[in-house]
Amino acid sequence: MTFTTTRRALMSAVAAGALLLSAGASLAQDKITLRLSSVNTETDSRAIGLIEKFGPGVAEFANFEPHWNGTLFKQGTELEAIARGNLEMSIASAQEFSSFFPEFTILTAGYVHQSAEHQIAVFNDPIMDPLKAKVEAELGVKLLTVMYLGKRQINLKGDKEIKTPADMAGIKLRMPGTDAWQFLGSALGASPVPVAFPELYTALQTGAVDGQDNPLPSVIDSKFYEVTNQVVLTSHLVDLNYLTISKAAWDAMTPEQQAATQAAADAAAEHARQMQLQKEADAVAFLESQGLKVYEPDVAAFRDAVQAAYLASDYAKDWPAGMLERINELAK
Ligand code: KDO
Repeated sequence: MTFTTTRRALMSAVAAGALLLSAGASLAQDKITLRLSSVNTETDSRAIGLIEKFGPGVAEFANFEPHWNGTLFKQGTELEAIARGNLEMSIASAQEFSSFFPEFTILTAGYVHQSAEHQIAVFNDPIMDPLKAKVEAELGVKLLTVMYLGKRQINLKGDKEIKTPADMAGIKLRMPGTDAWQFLGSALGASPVPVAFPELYTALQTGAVDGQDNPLPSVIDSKFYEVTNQVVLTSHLVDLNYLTISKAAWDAMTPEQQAATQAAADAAAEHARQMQLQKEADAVAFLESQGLKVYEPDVAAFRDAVQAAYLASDYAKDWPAGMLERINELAK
């Protein structure tokens, strides 16, 4: 991917957008419109957290307008939409950021994040400051807070028992389209196939793919259990998203509005996190009640294979010195 052209073009768009918006905001006394685009459903924990906590938290000065199921922007195009001033918020992945900033792949690597608490510790650690600053300066996007998506598990059609990555050979495993996601699919031993989240149910139903990976609450919320037969508890990525906001929209706010926006974002993320953790705790029993088999694979074999793949990859060359050590320290 030619970063220079994309980033340079985006940076000039960001500068123009910022000028326009700040002028507009200083003149208009109307409420700020905060459109959010995401591919998750409206019943997903993150949507509920944002609807119940973020919207009301900013209602005095902003109209929060969430667009779920990718109805406003397609998966993976949200950050560019924000950079170009066509969108104000998204629920972004580290993988999507890594398309613009390769150093973000350290936050996408399998078996690095250990828990929801670990995600919060890493997000708030000074080690993240240079990455956050770069995203603000070059993409015009501010990372507001980290949201817990859950432990990604392998979810397959058919009854082949999966114990190690060798058993994944030849399996067409749907992964999100971004390169860093495709790499994770390969590291798991599968043949990764890019499919956008809103099209995933149909891809499973038609057999276009043999399976997918997501946290169990997503398998339930998007009804993937209706078109699959088993889950394999690899827990290969304790996954997260970043709630993002346009830097231009943020800069047009008063300090009080910024403080209220930050507090509302953190409250939404925490509300969603507790819901998602509870859904995760209840998920295996529900999936078994729907007839799915739930297997415990050789997790050590998956962890060793995935970690070796990342450390041997070109991705690791982009990781800031000392960052992996610091992330591991924060897990203790
Ligand atoms: C997915 O497409 O599998 C994924 O889990 C990737 C995440 O980063 C995030 O985009 C998520 O989909 C959506 O929010 C839907 O849950």
